[in-house]
Amino acid sequence: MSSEVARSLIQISSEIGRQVGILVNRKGNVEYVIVGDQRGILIPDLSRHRGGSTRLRGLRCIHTHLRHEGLTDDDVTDLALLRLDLMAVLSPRADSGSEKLDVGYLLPENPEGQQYEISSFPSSARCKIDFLAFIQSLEDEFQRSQKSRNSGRREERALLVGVYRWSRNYADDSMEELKDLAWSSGVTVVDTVIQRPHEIDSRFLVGRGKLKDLVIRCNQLGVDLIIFDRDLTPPQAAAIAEYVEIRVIDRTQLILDIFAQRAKSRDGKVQVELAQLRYLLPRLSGKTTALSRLAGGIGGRGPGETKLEIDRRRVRDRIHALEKRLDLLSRARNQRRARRVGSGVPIVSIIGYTNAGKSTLLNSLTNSHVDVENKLFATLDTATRRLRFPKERDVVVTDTVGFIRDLPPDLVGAFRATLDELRDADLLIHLVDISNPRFEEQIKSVQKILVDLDLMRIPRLLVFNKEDKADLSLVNSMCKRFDGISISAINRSTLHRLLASIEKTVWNTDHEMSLLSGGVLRDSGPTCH
Ligand SMILES: Nc1nc2c(ncn2[C@@H]2O[C@H](COP(=O)(O)OP(=O)(O)OP(=O)(O)O)[C@@H](O)[C@H]2O)c(=O)[nH]1
Ligand SMILES: [Mg+2]
Repeated sequence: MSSEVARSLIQISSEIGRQVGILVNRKGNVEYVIVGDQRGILIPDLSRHRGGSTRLRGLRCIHTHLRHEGLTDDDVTDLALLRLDLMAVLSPRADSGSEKLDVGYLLPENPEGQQYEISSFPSSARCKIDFLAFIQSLEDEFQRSQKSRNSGRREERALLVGVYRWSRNYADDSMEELKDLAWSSGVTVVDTVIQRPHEIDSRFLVGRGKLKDLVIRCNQLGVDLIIFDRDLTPPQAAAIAEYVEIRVIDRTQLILDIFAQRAKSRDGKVQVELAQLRYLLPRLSGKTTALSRLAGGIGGRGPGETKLEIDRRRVRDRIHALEKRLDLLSRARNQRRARRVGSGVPIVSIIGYTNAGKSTLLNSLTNSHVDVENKLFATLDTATRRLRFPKERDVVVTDTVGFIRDLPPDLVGAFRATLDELRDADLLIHLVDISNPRFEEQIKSVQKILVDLDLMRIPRLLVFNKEDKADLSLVNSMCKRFDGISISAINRSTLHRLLASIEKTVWNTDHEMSLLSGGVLRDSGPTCH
């Protein structure tokens, strides 16, 4: 910048008593001239200009202050949120009649954790920086540090943000679960931020200043999306997305995304897409810039790798069409269900928190091979298998979608039909992963969902799974406390007490079990009464 330009800006500014600024592109052309007020300038919407997780905006801002001061917090916030090449401030110097120049710029990730740097010059004439070369080298550095991190396959990189009113323990637990969810959806978690403010900012959740820090962190780490560990209201999601210019999704969207990836059956796909679109519809009234960011990647995928529709009218039409299809599908399902109930074979349903080992137990009990995975929500579709007891007696065992704390209401709505099948059960096996440090919370969450679904009247058996991974004394004391049974679903020899209990509840008998279809059972492992 020539010192003549600097001087004229300062002169105009002091004549009209307002801040003035210019936005200059990399060719050196002035793209915008901004006249502010005494305290600041308002930078126009720059969304049509380039930007990206590794790229700067291609615009530098040079503006005046009326008093002798350097970059203010607001200047740094604008620098970060708009990802400007530079933010320069010219302020008059009462002593010499010349103008002081302060230049701020963002820094790539560094061991000191520094987010930005400010260089000060006594006058603009003393600043001999070749801006263009400087900006280019800065941008190269951003890209280099990102490339070195992405040497392998390119997965989406996320920053997880938790804003909690609750205790530190709650915050940590909740964040752990969010990490599991993110991992299950195929996202690489690059950092987590936990905040426990006195007051939660209703517009941005974390407040403007904190949001600025988050954006700087995202730029430094090459983050593609921010995932909030709570549900964002439609206005919050719109405000934050517009402000930070990085894709922002919430916990519900993440869960919906996992479901979209897993849905295999026609039923499952229709239910998931419906839940996604119902969730999306109230969020579609906002600005298109924020929305177009939803169009791909985590949070924007439909079942079967399709992109979600984001046109409001088309979404409505699609919702109607899907509701009709679901209606037809559920009629067919009801017929199957009626046949099953009508056959008089007792139904035992395995329920529990996601990843408790429900599918593993179904497999072990019935010698079958439904998919088992150490990921949340591996199962979406109900699987049904027969289990034969002595004297030619059968039960039908069903395994279904796992539960999770604060199950998104749209998802419960869409999966209502699947969950309603649980009403036909003669016995619910509530399976708990006792090796999970959060298992007590998980029991409570499942019970809450059972109340919501009006399933508490069905006989229930609390079964602690994965005893092989837990401390024996813990297993025993929990069995006593909850009047439960413990098993290891991967080891069929630990199942005989469970089988005896099923038999006892279903047929009201008290036989000792000795044989299970397909294998002889031996007594082993910790036992509880
Ligand atoms: N060590 C151990 N691992 C188990 C046991 N039971 C299940 N697992 C593992 O736990 C993980 C989850 O098992 P799944 O059977 O898929 O769990 P699920 O409850 O069906 O999970 P969702 O369908 O995702 O809700 C898998 O990696 C299983 O191998 C057990 O008794 N001991
Ligand atoms: Mg499963």
